Amino acid sequence: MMRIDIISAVPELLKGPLDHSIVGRARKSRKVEIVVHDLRTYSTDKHGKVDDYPFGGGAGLVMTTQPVFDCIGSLRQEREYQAVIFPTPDAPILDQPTVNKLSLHENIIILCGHYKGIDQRIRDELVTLEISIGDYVLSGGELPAMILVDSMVRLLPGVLGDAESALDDSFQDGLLSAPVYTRPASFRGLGVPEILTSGNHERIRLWREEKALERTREVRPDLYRNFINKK
Ligand code: 6GU
Repeated sequence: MMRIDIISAVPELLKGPLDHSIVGRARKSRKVEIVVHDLRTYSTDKHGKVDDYPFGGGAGLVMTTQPVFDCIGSLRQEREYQAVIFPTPDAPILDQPTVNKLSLHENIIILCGHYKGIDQRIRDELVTLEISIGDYVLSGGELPAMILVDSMVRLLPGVLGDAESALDDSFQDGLLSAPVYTRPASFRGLGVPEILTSGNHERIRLWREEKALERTREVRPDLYRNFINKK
């Protein structure tokens, strides 16, 4: 079973997303083990301090070395980790191929930092992979960590049913999804594309392929070009 250790100074932020829906169910049915560690409990400071003023001045506090080195050190005594991941806006943007690879690991650590950053020595000595979730700024790494966890956990064996199979996802083939509809077939005068109710599975497959290409070309020309060039 995959094990994910998440280190955070604000562990309350992680509760909801880990306890419900797909990730919550995956944990309950033991498809994944997720353990949250409160960084403050590793601080040797009497007030549980985990950050300090930056050398050289500037706004904001920087996460200090001691609690993080001690926390990761004690985890490493228990098992081997294939990755120590640090979500941060100054990193390559997370994509599906990276998620696919990470989901194959046995044990990983995710270290959540503050927006103003963590002491560079932590990144140099402990972190093995840095990821951003997009070009905008968040106040901490906790929400990005939840996004990373969700994206990995849904790929683990037995987590999604056949009906929701991850192989069908938008992005697994580098394209966005075709539009979907459900009952009723007519709602306030709005119908659904006739082909979807035709029962002709080959024509439906071709229609979805065409719509996926169309949609990708319109809203994500970068993905579209990539897809066409790779074919
Ligand atoms: Cl991973 N962290 C923070 N704080 N902000 C972000 C981000 C990560 N990705 C995009 N913005």
